[in-house]
Amino acid sequence: MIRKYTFGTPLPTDAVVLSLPAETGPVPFFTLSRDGDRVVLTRPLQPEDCLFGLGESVRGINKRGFLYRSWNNDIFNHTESTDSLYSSHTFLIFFGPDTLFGVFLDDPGTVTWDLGYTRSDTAVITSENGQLDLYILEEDSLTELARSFRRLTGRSYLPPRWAFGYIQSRWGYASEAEVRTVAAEHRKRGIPLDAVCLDIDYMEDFKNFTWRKDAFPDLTRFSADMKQDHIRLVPIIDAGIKREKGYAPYDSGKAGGYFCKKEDGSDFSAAVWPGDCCFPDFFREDARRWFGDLYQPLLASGVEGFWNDMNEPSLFYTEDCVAAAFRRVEELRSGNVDYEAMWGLKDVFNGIANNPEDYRSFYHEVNGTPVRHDRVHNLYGAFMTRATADAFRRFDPDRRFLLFSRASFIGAHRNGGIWQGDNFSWWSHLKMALQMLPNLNLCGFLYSGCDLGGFGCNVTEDLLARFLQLGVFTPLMRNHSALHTREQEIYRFSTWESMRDTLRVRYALLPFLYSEFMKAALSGGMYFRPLAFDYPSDPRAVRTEDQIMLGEGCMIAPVLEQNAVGRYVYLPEDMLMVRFRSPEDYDLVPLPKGDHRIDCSLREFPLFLKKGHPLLLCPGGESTETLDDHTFTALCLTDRAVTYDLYRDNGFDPDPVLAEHLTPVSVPAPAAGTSPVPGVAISALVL
Ligand code: MIG
Repeated sequence: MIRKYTFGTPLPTDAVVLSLPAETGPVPFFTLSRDGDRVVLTRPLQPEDCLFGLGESVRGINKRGFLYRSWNNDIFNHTESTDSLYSSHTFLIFFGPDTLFGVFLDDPGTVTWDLGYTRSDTAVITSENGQLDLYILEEDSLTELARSFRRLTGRSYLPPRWAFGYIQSRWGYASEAEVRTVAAEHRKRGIPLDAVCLDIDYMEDFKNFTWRKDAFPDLTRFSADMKQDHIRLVPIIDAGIKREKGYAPYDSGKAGGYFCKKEDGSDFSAAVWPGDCCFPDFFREDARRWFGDLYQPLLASGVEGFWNDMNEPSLFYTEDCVAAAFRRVEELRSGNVDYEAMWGLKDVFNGIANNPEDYRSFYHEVNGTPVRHDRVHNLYGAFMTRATADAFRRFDPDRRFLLFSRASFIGAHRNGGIWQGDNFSWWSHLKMALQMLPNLNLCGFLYSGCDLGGFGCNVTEDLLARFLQLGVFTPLMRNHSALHTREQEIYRFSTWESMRDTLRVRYALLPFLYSEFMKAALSGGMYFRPLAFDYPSDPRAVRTEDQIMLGEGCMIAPVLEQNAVGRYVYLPEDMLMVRFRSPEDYDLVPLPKGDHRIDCSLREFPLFLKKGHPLLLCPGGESTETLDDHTFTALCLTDRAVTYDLYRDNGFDPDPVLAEHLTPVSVPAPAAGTSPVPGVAISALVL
């Protein structure tokens, strides 16, 4: 059951696809109060209550005990103290012995979530705008709550099948030759690869929709050559358009009046990578269409995927902010400077980027009326994604394209995936990525993953290996790193062969993982889940913070610490451990419910299977296009025959009907005395 409550006159956010009448009675579960414009929802928390949701945010799977703020923020150096990341996902489930409901604030402005921070026994959710649709969801289980939220907000984005392949990326690939070398180094060593990202280096002066003719002379030919080798190019597009007469996207944007305006009606501008930029007003339909059409030449040259960046929007500086900072310098120059003044000055300069004042200084046009940016800030990236996805649909309605964005809001999950932002090459960020994934799924973002190896800082070889072992299971599997950091391609490292084998496991599992993903996406389910969803009455499972469920019957528990050669794993039921070294080399160990110490040397990683749920391994391959998805080895802990419905399609059908793509796979019962592992069916299948 979903109930809607409307406060003030909310602006359209495109977050919801179900239109419901607003209730008139009191909001259940919360005490409602007003504080100026603010709408404040307060609820006591019982000691056992757990909170799931908030998608992209720091800290645990259970969000209890911290203060979060929904405000899309380009925050390169985030830590566990960071209250806002790049995306805002304003859905939260309250779950406890006597508690089960979800709350969604369809509010694109600042929302704060004091989840037992100020008082450990109280949750306080505050909408700063006070103009919003509030939804209260009630179902009988966590799983049903997640489904109900998806019914409300619509089907998750479906990437093409090739997007489940390994993607190599790095800020700094500066020429076609360099990208070809990276691809060749993978192919030469049998390291699987499906795509290479092009970062801002491919552009002329970082201008969107241009490319450097000296370094990338012929994109059509380049992309065609790479596709011959089953590798796709995935260029980046940023939100800002360089303000420069004679640059076609600026000229056409200016002519159409498509840029965000200041109060006096002039175009708002701020510096980002290309220098002074204007910002498309993605809130306008005509501006979205104009911007989306700018992708067409790149699509026409054979590109089938993009990543949208800097769309919080990130602002390096505005002239106003810089002028104010220099004024402060001048003030100090004439007087005595003490430490407080000096530190204050540092803060002034550090506060120039993404300054709140700047976000209050420009406007969007919503149904002909100007709306100040900060009131709808969290929608900017979502509406950029919408513009891009709509353009793909116009360009070729019969195909799925790859699209992932940095900033997003609920609703954007229908149009694209997201990556988990600029992480660092830190062990703590490996754990953070794992903990974020189930909450992203809960909010609809199934196609996602982190920068494997870490974006900032210098990776270590063992950290990359462990990141890749998580990446085997994330729908978006991309190795990405920042300019000037240590080179992070697998082949740079002495143990590249075992990392290659990790990737080969991904490709052997790919038809199965794709099947699990598509079944979840098409049925409104979750690909990754907190353990609580499967074992709601097992307090140990409910409180597990470093293991997550995958698909119908799997659980993952990656090693998350440096120099650890194993870890403790809690099994909420009897399970089969598959400990991989390669697709051909793995251990099968049936384990009883309970606590286990699992040994995992640097090249080993486990997957756990529930009883009666088979795992399908294909022979693998170096690209998704050359995979054999007809020949499988099925592994299953069972004492009887079981059936699995394998989802297969052509990999690009935009609107597949689930039932039409399922092949029932029968796994026979383990023949007594013949299986090398008692109780485990191991069967060769040709489908
Ligand atoms: O200000 O395009 O998150 O993935 O490599 C940095 C350069 C801009 C931020 C993205 C990152 C990308 C980088 N970008």
